[in-house]
Amino acid sequence: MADKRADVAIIMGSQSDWATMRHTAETLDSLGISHDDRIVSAHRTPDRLVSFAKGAREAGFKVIIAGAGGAAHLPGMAASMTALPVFGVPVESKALSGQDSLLSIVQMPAGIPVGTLAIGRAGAVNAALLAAAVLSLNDAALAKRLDDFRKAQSDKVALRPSDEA
Ligand code: RP5
Repeated sequence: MADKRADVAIIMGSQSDWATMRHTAETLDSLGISHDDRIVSAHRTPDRLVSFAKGAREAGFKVIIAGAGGAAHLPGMAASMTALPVFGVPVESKALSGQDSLLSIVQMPAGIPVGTLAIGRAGAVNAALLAAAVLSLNDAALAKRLDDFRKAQSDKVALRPSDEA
């Protein structure tokens, strides 16, 4: 769901990150949360990053989810230019399996926070669920949808393991 006044901005460093970040988009869609998805590279399109991050609040975004791989400075740089909540998703890189992405996102110096998620799909999904939790603080209908999501997830877990699964 793309929207001019979307609640969540999903930014990523490259087209190649979309295979991971689409899981964020799909999870937000499943909860009825509007999002705007963009390629914003900290090193290939630095001007785009500055313009996006400095204008994010005025554009109506409430949460930013930033996915990047390798020397992944996108989430931290975005967080340096806006006080909106920023969640970072370390994309699994080819060279170092995302360890590089994780370490370059997670260890922010005190003062500029980035909420860092797990590497890859798990982090992408959980970034959306964290964004939902933040937005649900002021949205009772969304809080209910989030509760329903978690209940449905619990209901899917069998009591006993099966040889067929
Ligand atoms: C980072 O470099 C991107 O976030 C991506 O994960 C990684 C590789 O980018 P490409 O070379 O595939 O464009 O900027």
